Amino acid sequence: MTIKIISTAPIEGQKPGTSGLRKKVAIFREPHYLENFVQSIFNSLDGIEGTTLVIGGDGRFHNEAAIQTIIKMAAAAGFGRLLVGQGGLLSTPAASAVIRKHYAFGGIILSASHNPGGVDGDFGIKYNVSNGGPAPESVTSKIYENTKTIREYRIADLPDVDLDQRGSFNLAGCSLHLIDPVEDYAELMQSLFNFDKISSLFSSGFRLRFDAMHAVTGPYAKRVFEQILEAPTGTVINGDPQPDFGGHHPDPNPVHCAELVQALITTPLSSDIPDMAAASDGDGDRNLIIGRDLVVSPSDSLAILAANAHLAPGYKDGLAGVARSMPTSQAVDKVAEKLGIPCYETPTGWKFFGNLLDASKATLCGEESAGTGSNHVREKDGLWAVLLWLNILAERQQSVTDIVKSHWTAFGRHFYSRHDYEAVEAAAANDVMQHLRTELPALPGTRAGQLPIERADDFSYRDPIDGSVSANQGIRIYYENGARSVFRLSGTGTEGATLRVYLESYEPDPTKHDQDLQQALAAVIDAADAVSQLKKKIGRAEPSVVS
Ligand code: VG1
Ligand code: CO
Repeated sequence: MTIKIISTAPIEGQKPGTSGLRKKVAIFREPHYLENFVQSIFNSLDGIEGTTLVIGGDGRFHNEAAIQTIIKMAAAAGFGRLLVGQGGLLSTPAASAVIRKHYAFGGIILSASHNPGGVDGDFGIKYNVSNGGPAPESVTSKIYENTKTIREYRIADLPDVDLDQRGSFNLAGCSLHLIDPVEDYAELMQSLFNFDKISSLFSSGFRLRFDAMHAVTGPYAKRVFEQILEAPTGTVINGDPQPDFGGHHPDPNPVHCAELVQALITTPLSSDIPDMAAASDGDGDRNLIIGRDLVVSPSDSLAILAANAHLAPGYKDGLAGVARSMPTSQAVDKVAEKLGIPCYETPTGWKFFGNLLDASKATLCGEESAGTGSNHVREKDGLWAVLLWLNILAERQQSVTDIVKSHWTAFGRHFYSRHDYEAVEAAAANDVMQHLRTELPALPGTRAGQLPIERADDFSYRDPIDGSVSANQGIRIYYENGARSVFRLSGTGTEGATLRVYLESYEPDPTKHDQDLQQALAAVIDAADAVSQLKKKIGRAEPSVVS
């Protein structure tokens, strides 16, 4: 193999602690930019010679071009076998499944997840390690250091490969396998869920509408729902992956899925209202579940899945424990309490769940941002969540809405909402966080708006397995009666800063469960603004997105 060694200069790389490198497509298309980052990954790894690397992406603009480059660089780096999704596609959870099943050294996933795609959109790259999960901070900090010192990269002098074919090819000593992106994943799903039961649910007339949002889950959803489970053709909408996601924003929340939410409103009752709807994001790791007249809050979804997981064959022996990210509502805590299992609270980002899953301390994990998953892979998994819901519906023979309401009756309702302030000037956003940090010690015992503050802190996490500490993960303010507000800065935005405010209140009284969500949270919303001075400091009257 002829290897070219190209001189280059350091780049602004992925900050350790963030989920992959995300930038505008234009930056990724600058000469050497992608190459520098890929070489920085390889330079951070020991013992890759002859091992397997998995490569795939969510199909967004620049996906194929990036994969051509990565194949040549991986061959030059000494990998012995490359597993690449046909068409350059692999959803994030499928990549995790492929890494685990084929004992790969790691994987490179091209995605900026829910961020918009297209020539003017965002692109991203992340590295996953051999357990199938996102690289831990020990690896990402090495990658980051390498991006600051890189002087050259190595690339094999090979022609481009036709990614649309399937099969095995020899790249001068390195074997390249273009694999069916769905097969291993679909097989794994069949090992976890009762496909016969779910299939009978569909044949009895139950109707699902799954919106793949023109992103990577289209081929997965079509195969699993329409082919294997024999749901009617048309169950999957927007099922063809497009480089710009059809101009849409593949973020499964009620704002970006407004049409889907609308389709399940039952007044006036028409004959073609689906029983359930669901959507996934760009790279297939998130999910939104919608019942008739009800969008299931992702935090509630985690709690409900935890309470009912034993109904699916893969979880019939119960759960070892559950884990949720800190800003996720405390609904799952109540379930864990009842089940008598531990509930872990981790910082935002899936990588913190990896150690708990590897050590069998947690079986189910979730985040408020529509990510849920289990020990079957080391990423969150959108389609998995939809299938677990379907398995539960098939067993309980109740509607999504009835299951949610009966859950609230049994456990109380956690009203929950996230208010995002996007593209805020970084200095102003930092000022809000700084102000809160300075005020913290004096807050307990005072009032914010109408609400008495019980305690407040800046969340710090000590990993129970490896003892590593992640500090400054967000400000938590606990008010009386279980209400809470959380403030943190996003690590995934690409324009200015995104400030996220997470709002929660707890209502044990079932007669009050039907209140309007924002109304039920009004006192916490006021308190959060009073204590942070947020609107004044960033000069915004309203959040950009309420979900
Ligand atoms: C967001 C979500 C977080 C999620 C992360 C990656 O991060 O809030 O829960 O883990 O995206 O998800 P942030 O830092 O912007 O709040 V994905 O679907 O992009 O892998
Ligand atoms: Co995602």
